[in-house]
Amino acid sequence: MPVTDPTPLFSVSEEVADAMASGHPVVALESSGVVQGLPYPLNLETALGIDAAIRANGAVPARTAIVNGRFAVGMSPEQLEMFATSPDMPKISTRDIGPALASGGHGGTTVSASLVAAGHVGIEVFAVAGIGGVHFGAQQSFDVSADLIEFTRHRVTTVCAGAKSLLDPALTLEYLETQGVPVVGYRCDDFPAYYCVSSGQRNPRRIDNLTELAAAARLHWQAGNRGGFLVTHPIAEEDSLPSEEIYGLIHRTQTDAARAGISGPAMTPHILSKVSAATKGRTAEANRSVLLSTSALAAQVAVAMSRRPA
Ligand code: PSU
Ligand code: MN
Repeated sequence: MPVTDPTPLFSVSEEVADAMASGHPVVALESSGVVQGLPYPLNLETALGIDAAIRANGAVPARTAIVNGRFAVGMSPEQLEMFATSPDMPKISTRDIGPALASGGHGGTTVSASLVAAGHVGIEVFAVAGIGGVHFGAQQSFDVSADLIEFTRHRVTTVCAGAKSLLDPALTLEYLETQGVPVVGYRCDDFPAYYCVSSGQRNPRRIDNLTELAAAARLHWQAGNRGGFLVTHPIAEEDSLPSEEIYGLIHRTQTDAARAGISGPAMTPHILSKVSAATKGRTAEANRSVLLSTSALAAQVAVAMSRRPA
């Protein structure tokens, strides 16, 4: 076998490549949420809903994944269906990329791995409902998501509804501050928490119009910064879940999980599925709502960023 495989590592779909070549807005997406997130067929329906929301708001979706040992940017409907029906497919974070590509297999990319792909091919906007962050108890466990490290490495604006509700919002914001990653609330004061409108923390800044938001990201980079830019916007109030209930449930679940020896990449999917079971599907509805609203806003941000300043 040759030492360097001649097959290109990145397989950018025709639609995404055409959009990028013509300056049309593109929004990158993860695929771990499809594999490790919701059950089939809800995961597939939601992924298709996300794509539709992005298109309806004027951008092209570019879901990333590892498929047959290549980094796909823009998945085909067949690939998406395969991922949605393969819950045992591995979760690929930054550290897993090289080994997963070398294995020739498949994998669902987390935020961290998706940002590596978006940064590599030059997609400037990424959408995810809840970023990874600093876990509760990280002072002991050291459990800090690789998502945060990748926010320091790529010129990508991530649009999200804050950090996943199972994360410590104050420590997550501390980390982002230390690393110089801007966190800007779009039309909101509070740093959201995925299922919940507020995490109890405030966004360090707030901007109320898309033109200024796009300019803020551009100028962050023009000033010489190399890392990402975070935009937060919460789930719709009517679809949100009460934060006392969710945080109580998460703390109990996490204590049980730690006692049972669950750690590492298994922690996030474990807690999310336990919370989902305990809330009898209310989290699934909240999930859907926040995934769609975040994707729609990400497309609007991508459109604003694709307009050159006057
Ligand atoms: N959704 C899930 N389970 C997951 C993820 C999403 O239901 O595991 C992925 C996301 O892609 C996110 C990552 O980037 O988990 C964060 O995991 P960790 O805390 O292990 O870094
Ligand atoms: Mn972790």
